[in-house]
Amino acid sequence: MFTLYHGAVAASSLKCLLALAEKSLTFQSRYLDLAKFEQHEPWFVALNPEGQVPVLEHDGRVICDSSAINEYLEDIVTGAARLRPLDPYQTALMRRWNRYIDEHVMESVSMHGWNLFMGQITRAIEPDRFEALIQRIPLARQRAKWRASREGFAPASLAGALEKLIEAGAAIEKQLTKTAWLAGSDYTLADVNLYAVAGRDLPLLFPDMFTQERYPRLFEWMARMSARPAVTAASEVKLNEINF
Ligand SMILES: N[C@@H](CCC(=O)N[C@@H](CS)C(=O)NCC(=O)O)C(=O)O
Repeated sequence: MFTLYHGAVAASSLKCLLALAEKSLTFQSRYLDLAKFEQHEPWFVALNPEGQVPVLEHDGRVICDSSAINEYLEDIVTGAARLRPLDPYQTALMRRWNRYIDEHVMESVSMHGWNLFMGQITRAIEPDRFEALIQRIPLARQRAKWRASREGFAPASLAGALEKLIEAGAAIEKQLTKTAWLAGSDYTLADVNLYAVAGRDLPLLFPDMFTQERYPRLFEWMARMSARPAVTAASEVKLNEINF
């Protein structure tokens, strides 16, 4: 039995929801409202000491971190749709893209997303209560990020993140002019990762910058991703229910 603890159908949570959907796996959905800081409640920190979603529970064992979860699913669920190439070289390329997306793209997209949307939520919280909520957050970098969402991110940090995204956009566009999917000729976990953390969000966050004219291959890849039944299924996941 699989249980996925996840936030809204976006970013790291969507990444695992997509992998589950591609493999048509039935799972228990446990939704946590990140804006209510449910991920820092003691019962959840006991599952993931970092106080972050997603977390997968499988037959009583717990796996944290979306990339580790998706590779785990790949290892244990055989016979379902493969999302990791059989060829070790292609797999290495897939892992390199995953690492790049996890370490560079995800955080930069997230900072701009939080800057636009989280501030409204955190500024509405009364100061003493906000401070008490911050004190429960296990990771120093997340404490700083939640504070920044309320006080405003430093313009230099936002500019640095945007620079990384422009660099990433160029690298992705270049790759997609050479291969149909991010890691080569196969649809892989790297495509799942990119779609979940940036594919939809870049054009939404920066409509003047990430345009179809500038990134034709990225947009064409997006259209192919959006047409996948698993993408529709994952996007329509019903919170706190058994899915798929
Ligand atoms: N490395 C982690 C990062 C997970 C992560 O950034 N989770 C975010 C949501 S996308 C989260 O839980 N944020 C709320 C918080 O840290 O308070 C993974 O990929 O699983």
